Amino acid sequence: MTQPGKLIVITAPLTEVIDHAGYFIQMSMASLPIWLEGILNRKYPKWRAVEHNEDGTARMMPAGARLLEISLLRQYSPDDVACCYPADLDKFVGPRTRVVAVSTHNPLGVTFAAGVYTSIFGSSKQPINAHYARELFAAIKSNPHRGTFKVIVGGSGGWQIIQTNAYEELSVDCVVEGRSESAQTLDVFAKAIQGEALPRQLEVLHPKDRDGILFPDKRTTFGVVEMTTGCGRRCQFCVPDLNPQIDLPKDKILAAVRANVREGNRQISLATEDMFSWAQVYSVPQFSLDAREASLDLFSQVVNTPGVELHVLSHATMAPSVVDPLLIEKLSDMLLPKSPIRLPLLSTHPEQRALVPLIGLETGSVRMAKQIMPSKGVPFQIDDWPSVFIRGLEILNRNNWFPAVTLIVGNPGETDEDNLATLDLIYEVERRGLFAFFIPSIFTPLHDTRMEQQQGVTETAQLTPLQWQLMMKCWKMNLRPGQNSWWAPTAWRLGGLGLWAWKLRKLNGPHFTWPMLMFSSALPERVMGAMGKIHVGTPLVVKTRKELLATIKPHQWRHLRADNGDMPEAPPPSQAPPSTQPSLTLVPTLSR
Ligand code: B12
Ligand code: SF4
Repeated sequence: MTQPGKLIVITAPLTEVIDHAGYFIQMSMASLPIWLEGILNRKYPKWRAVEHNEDGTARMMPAGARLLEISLLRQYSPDDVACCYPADLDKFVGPRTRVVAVSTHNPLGVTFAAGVYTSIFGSSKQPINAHYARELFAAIKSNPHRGTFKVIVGGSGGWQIIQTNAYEELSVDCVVEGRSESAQTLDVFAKAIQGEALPRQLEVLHPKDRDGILFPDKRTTFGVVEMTTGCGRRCQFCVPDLNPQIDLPKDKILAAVRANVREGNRQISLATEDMFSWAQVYSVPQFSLDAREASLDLFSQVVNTPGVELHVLSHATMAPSVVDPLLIEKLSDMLLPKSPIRLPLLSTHPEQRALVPLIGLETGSVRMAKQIMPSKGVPFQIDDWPSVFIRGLEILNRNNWFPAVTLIVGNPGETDEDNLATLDLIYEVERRGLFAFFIPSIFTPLHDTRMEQQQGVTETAQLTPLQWQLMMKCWKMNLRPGQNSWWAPTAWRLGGLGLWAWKLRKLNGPHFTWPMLMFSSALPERVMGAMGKIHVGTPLVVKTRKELLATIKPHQWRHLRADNGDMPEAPPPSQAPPSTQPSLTLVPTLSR
């Protein structure tokens, strides 16, 4: 018997739904080419297993899909709307269906840190995630009822369909850019249900205040619950920064946490661009008078919600840890016991747990930083960016935080000097025995950003020897904590050299050769450096925390907490620097 189907069916690519194997599997699937899927299949043989509700609907869905669902439920009855997994589409799409809505993060794998790695391995367009997204679109396209429903796509990756003009190929009628809460989003669904023609692309307004943002009342992938929107540091390449800066109310965050637990989720992650900016939007992070207490209170209530067993950090910035190291220490005490990440070779925690927030370094070149992200280190000057990074990382590592740090390679106008400066910083990290997972990606001009019109590197064969060295040095350093057995370093060396000889040397051009030999430790780096084949890093002069704090504008010193020490001493009045505001504006914060 043919099922009538639901009026609106919401789905998402399987690779964006799963959460039981941790963040790492989704990030790998966004970056590894489909021909390497076997590696993940062997490591996570059950990655495709997902839980269903009794009625066959999806038990977990990415937060974006859940918000679309709750947004639609303001206008439609629960009988009209269903969230389902791609494999169950046939059960929910029927003659009554008028919209199939797809929520997606990265459908075609053309975003930064995704395209680049598949490109290194030989195919620039088909990471594992893109393969599964295409499989989903193909299933929708071939659905027997395709003639009577419209396909509406949204989510942070929708722009990829617009930019590659993949509408026909994927059978997409409309891509909505922006949030599902918007009245314009509801209008486009209403039009689709009436059978009216839809615009191919629709940009909808972002809510301007907290009340306009909805919260999931069901289980989300990784227990993602939003904590803030927007950022305010105004990096030129950034998409989320274009959204209004809003910090979301604690009671609603906690209700969404409880909803996740009620539906069987044990893990929570608060989505944000900067975890330190909550309760202090429009202010320099950690500069509100009660900033520390506010952060501790929120995180404590989240991780102590009964049923929350695991908690994973989202994004952060580096400067706040230099401003308030005691906050990091206190957060560590609170969050480490619930972190699922264990790094035996790095962590001093009794259970070897670690915290791994995502932090942007992007470049170690002050010249480049001034161009693309002049406010990244506020309240410190961008001239001190390398020192802010090193001191921040020191404080984080001391407290068992080992961040995943993103870098952009191939920024427009990037010179060899810029790459040398970034390499110097990376070698300085190594020299000081500090650790971060460095994730270099090739500059991608993201839609709508202030760098949208700029051209970056399009093929890995275009990378210079120094850009290659930077990428391979980062990965070499990243693999250190995984090589704790006697055989691992040798296996890497032989595997790397074998892969290079078989395939990579042809794909990536001659500039790849020495960086690959360095990655494989074919020769000691100092020997390669003496041969002039690689740059082994010039030691940096790094300002102390006290010296850094002394560079903050004197009128802002009152925000510093004396219990952290290193307080700057008041300069004689004649030497006080002119009091210009930093790029982040200081205005009173919203009440929580
Ligand atoms: C949590 C998170 C992750 C998690 C979990 C992802 C998941 N599947 O749930 C992990 C760590 C796994 C991850 C991985 C990646 N991520 Co991510 N991630 C985020 C983060 C912090 C929050 C996403 C989120 O859930 N937000 C809350 C929800 C509610 O927002 P939303 O999804 O945008 O949904 C809203 C609208 O888009 C819209 N909407 C959503 N779906 C639909 C559908 C329709 C039909 C409509 C009309 C509207 C609509 O309505 C919602 C609001 O009401 C964002 C940054 C951010 N603050 O958004 C980055 C972000 C989305 N990620 C990003 C990237 C690049 C990646 C990776 C490619 C990184 C990598 N190389 O590994 C991978 C890709 C993973 C994959 N499977 O494809 C970028 C995307 C850049 C871009 N525009 O292309 C972002 C913006 C980070 C950044 N600062 O640049 N990510
Ligand atoms: S700090 Fe991060 S989120 Fe904020 S503007 Fe810069 S890149 Fe965007």
